[in-house]
Amino acid sequence: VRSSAGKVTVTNLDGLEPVYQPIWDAKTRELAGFEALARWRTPLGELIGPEGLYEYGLVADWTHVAPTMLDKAAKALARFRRSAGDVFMQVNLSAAEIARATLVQEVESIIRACDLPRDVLRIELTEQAALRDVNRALGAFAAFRAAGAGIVLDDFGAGHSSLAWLADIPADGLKLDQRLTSMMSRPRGRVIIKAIIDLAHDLDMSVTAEGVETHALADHMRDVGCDFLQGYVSGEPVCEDAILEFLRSKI
Ligand code: G
Ligand code: G
Ligand code: MN
Ligand code: NA
Repeated sequence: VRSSAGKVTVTNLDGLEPVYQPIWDAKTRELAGFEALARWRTPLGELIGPEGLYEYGLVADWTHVAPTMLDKAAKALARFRRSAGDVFMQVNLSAAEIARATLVQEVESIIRACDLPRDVLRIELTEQAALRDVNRALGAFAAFRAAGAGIVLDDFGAGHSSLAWLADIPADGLKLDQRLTSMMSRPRGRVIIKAIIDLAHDLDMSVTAEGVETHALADHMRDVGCDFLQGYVSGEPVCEDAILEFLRSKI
């Protein structure tokens, strides 16, 4: 551990235990993939996320965490695919990660070691992180794709979304931020969401709605053409064993 901005930065990876949240096909309601989210096992056995860490006066050092998250998530994906078929795994990367030159090679060797086909391991990058240095982000996107990883723009519509910027990015998909998703209950919000989905499709990007908490919202999202759904309505993030148990119960 080391000190930064009054918080102690967590660099210990022993307790790192990713959880996986299912992502569903909006039309068929079949399992389509997962998002991996970092959790730490405390000495008391509790599993805490980034916000939980913060309450203990800790912050995650994502640069330190990312290679292990990618490795664990890719291995879990290989196991999930044995019973779930052609599902994908999305892993979050911070802006600092994107700046690290060796990451692309790490991603490439993880994909090879796990014998994964192209585009099933996907990087989630927040729009804000990407916008911080557009040229660097564009270079990183191209390198990740060449390495066989997909790119998904996370938290779309949450920050300073630049529609013009979408013209340049070769992302495979975008995730509607929960704040945007929740606008579906208002007529004007629905118009905006539908327009974004149509735009994304015209740019060959798939759309995932995040924070889907009700069946009504899931139906409305499907009706405006949304491809994937993620949220508490159909599954919270859970540990690998719980996913494997769920997959076994389906056979
Ligand atoms: O599930 P949750 O409350 O943990 O996630 C909180 C925030 O932390 C989200 O914005 C999520 O994207 C981020 N996060 C979770 N896991 C990771 C990770 O492995 N890397 C990065 N960079 N961010 C993560
Ligand atoms: O920022 P990012 O989209 O990577 O992080 C996803 C975050 O959203 C995680 O903290 C995850 O635990 C949380 N999350 C997932 N599904 C839901 C949901 O249906 N409602 C809410 N409020 N949060 C959700
Ligand atoms: Mn995410
Ligand atoms: Na998000």
